[in-house]
Amino acid sequence: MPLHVIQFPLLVALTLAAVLPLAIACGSGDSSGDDGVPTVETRDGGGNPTQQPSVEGPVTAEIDQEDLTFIPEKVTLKVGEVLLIKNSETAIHTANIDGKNITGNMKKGDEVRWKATAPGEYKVTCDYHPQMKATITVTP
Ligand SMILES: [Cu+2]
Repeated sequence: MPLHVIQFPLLVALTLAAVLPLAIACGSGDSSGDDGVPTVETRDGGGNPTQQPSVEGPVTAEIDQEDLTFIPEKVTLKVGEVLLIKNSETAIHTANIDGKNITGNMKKGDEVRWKATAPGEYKVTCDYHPQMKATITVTP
């Protein structure tokens, strides 16, 4: 058997061995920052965090879900600051940031805190109402 035929599978195996742990580390999908502190916090209708520890940092912007709309449709905050998303109506909503549902189903009175960790522009959508759109701008 020519040498290169033997080497090829070995090369593939070595490449996979090198790449897989990275893919697993990047794809864990948790909502924690690098320091292990959560970057998303959900609250029940009574305003109590449904997880511990909770998101830390000042709430500097707010998006309300009302009249099947995100109000306001544009918010700006700095890295390290926290966005409060709340549902003020009986319709069930979600808040998806760049397509990732971070809230689950939000009932009236539910709140979610989202910590800005990286500069950029983030699109906010709702699973149930395609017309609901907002933009979060995070500055350094
Ligand atoms: Cu909605």
